[in-house]
Amino acid sequence: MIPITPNLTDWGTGEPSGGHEHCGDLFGGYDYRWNDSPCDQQRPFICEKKI
Ligand SMILES: [Ca+2]
Repeated sequence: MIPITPNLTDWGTGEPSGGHEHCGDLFGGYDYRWNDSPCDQQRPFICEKKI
């Protein structure tokens, strides 16, 4: 999960839903658009590395 920043775009329909959801993930149910989720949930992740 990543902290949500104001510059995120391309949210899923009805997202961000707010409340206790302060981190973001790319949700398959929204065609991999952004979804906010609780920060204590674990998700697969990728990293960027300069080569
Ligand atoms: Ca949400």
